[in-house]
Amino acid sequence: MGFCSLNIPPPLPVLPVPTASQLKWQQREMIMFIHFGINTFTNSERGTGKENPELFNPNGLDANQWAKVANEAGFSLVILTAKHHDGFCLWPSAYTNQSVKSSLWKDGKGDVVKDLSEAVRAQGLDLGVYLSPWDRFEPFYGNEVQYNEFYLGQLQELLTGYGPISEVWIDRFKGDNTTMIYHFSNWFAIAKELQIYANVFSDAGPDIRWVGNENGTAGLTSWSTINGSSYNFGQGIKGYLNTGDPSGMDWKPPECDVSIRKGWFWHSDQEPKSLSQLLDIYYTSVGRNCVLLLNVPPNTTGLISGEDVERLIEFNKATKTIFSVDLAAAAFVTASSVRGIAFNPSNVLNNDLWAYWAPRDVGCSEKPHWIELNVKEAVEFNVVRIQETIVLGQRVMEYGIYVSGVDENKMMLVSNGTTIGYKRLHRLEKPVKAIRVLLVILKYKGSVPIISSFGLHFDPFYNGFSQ
Ligand code: FUL
Repeated sequence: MGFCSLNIPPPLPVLPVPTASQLKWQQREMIMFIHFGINTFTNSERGTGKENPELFNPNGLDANQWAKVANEAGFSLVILTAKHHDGFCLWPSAYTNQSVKSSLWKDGKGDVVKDLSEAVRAQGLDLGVYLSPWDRFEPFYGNEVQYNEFYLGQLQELLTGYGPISEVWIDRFKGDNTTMIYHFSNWFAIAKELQIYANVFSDAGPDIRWVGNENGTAGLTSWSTINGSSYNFGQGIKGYLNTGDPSGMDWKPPECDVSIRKGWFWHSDQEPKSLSQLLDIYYTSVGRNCVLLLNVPPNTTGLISGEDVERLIEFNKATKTIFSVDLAAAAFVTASSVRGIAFNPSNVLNNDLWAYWAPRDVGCSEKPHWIELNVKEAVEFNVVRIQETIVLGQRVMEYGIYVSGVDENKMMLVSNGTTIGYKRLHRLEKPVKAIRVLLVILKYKGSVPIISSFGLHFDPFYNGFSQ
């Protein structure tokens, strides 16, 4: 009786790990936010709740245009402000008259949420909703039980009437002179009950956390984990949310919400950010283990303005130019050690999160672990991309990137970092020409670090000075 050699199984995970929905969310990398509502027609960023609903009249509204633009610009999920702080609802809620049904648009018979839900589906995209807890119109606001019931009623309408919802976006804002207490736990529980695959965003989750600012910048150290239970708003929490917590017990990865323009809503005197500003944001969000939630506000006609469309297409083209070519694709890859044949170093050249390099676990003696790309003929690059296999938890805490040129034996440090996470992009000050590129992992959680991808790119849009 012959016997064949058996596979070595994967290493144990380092808990916590993402849920399937969180993993899907992370791999989206970019989500489109749409701020649209009564503010669009009053030229305001924060309505008072005293607005006449008849002012809402986007006579050229075409949700298909929004969805097409989202698709062409590389977004797979679109999140709409179903209700902002002013209380005006973009769907005909049965709990208030401050909505599209009291507007002139489509004689009060329109429903923006419905239009968008159909439009995104036609494009093969997903839908998310933002339902502002702060409601400056609703007379019950301030009455704890009645308002929480009202909010839940509205949440239920949105989560039962429009098909699958992939993200529920809830902030914590409230008026200055109010003792209003939001029943977040009730809202989160009902949201999950109605939409089991949805990720719920709020400052500290339950599924996705805020990154702590609205300029698209995650921490240089960026953990997907925090301790949700020790969350206490107002105690330096923004810094905590920005970097996360290496000893966090909860997987609550950060999302970077930022607008393509200065404001969240459309204003005739504002223009979209430049391509280089958007690329900077891309590197400081997607490139730091975050998802970028980029807001693109439709105008008073109800369309995304031409200049925003152009900028988005330009942005998408630019990221494709940079990242569709991996200069290390044909590299010979070596490593300090290999756990077994299934965990070969060359696995870092494909994009499968489950195909990765893992070193042997032999206690402390083999630390640090390293992995090296050898490209045979020198390549010129100014971006290094590293990705961890987050399906088995986030581990890396400290590392360095070294290169060596054609006839050199010496390795030169070109960048270093703390966390990697799903994706870490290093922009180098100047393009580097190298044959060998070495990643040395100095500190990590768990028995071994695990790398799923290691690539080299050239960014022709970067001159080294934009940040
Ligand atoms: C915040 C709001 O106060 C802003 O108006 C905007 O909607 C931003 C995305 O969230 O909480």
